[in-house]
Amino acid sequence: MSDTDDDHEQVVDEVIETIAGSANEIRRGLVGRREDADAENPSGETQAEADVWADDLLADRISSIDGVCQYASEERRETIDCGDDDGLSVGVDPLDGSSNLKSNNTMGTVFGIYDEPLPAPGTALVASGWILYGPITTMALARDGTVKKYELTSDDRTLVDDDVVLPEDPLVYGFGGRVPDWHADFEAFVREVESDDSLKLRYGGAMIGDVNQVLTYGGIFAYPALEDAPRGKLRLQFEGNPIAHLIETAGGSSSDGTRSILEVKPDELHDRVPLHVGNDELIDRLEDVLE
Ligand code: FBP
Ligand code: AFP
Repeated sequence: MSDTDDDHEQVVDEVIETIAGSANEIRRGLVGRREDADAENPSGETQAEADVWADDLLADRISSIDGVCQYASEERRETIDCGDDDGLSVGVDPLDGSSNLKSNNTMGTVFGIYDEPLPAPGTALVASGWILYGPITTMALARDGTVKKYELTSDDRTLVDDDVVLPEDPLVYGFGGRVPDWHADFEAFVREVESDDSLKLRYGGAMIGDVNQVLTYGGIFAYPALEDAPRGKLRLQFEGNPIAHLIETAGGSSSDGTRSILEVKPDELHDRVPLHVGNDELIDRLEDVLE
C-alpha cells in the first residue's frame, strides 16, 4: 500500500468515526426541530429545521478533518472546499426521509466517501454507508468489498454483522412516487412483482428504512422515473451512488433502468437518478421490462 493509500485509509476511518459518533447526537437533536424551516434545498424541496441543523453539524465536523477536500450535501447548493486538493470528498444526505419527522417514523443519514472531486461517478466511491434511526441506531458500512453492520450507542460502536449479504430469496418490495405518475412499463413490472406469492409490500416513506429492509430480507426498492420527472426524485451523489455501492457490495444490483447506477456519469452536483436496488434476479427482470 502506498503512503497516499495509507493516508486515505486513515481519512476514511476518521470520516466514518465522525459520522457514527455524531449519530446519536443528531437523533437527540431532532427533538424541537420537527417543523419546516423557511427555506428550500437546491432541489426545490422545503427543508425541515432538522435538515438544516444536521447539515451544519456534519459540515463543520467533516470539513475540518485533515485529508478531506470537499464536503457536499443535498441541503446546500455548493460544495465546501476545504483546501487539501489530494484529499477525499464526502457527499451526505444529512436526514434522508425527513418528511417522516412529522409522523415520527424512521429516517436515516446517508454518506459516500469519494476519491474524486464531486460531482463524481459511483465508481469513485471508496466507502459508503447509512445510519438508520430505527428503534435502535444502526450503521451499515460498505468498504473494501464487504458490508458490515454496527449498533451505535452514544459511547460505542458495536459490530453485529461482519459480512452482510443480501438474502438469496427475496421477500419485500417498496416503490416510491404516485402510481398515476409511473411510466406504463414500470407499472407493468410492479404488477408482476405484486403477483409473486413470495413477495410482500413494505413501504415506509424513507428510502433508508425501505432499503434497509431489502438488505435484511432481500427484495427490491425503487424510486423510479416519473411522467413529469424523468430522472425520478433521489439525488445521484447523496443517495443513488452510496445506496447502489452498498447494495452491490452486499451482493445485490442497482439500476437506473438500463445500467448500474455506479456507471452513471454526473453532469451536476444535484443531479437526480431513477433508483432501483435489490436482488439480481429482480433488477434483471426490471431491466428486461423497461427495455
Ligand atoms: P429527502 O432526502 O428530502 O427526505 O427525500 C428522500 C425521500 O424522503 C426518500 O427517503 C423517500 O424514498 C422518498 O423521498 C419519498 O418521497 P415521496 O414523499 O415522494 O414518496
Ligand atoms: P407485530 O405486532 O407482530 O410487530 O405485528 C404488527 C406489524 O408489524 C405492524 O406494525 C405492521 O403494519 C404489520 O405487522 C406488518 O405485517 P406484514 O409483515 O404482514 O407486512
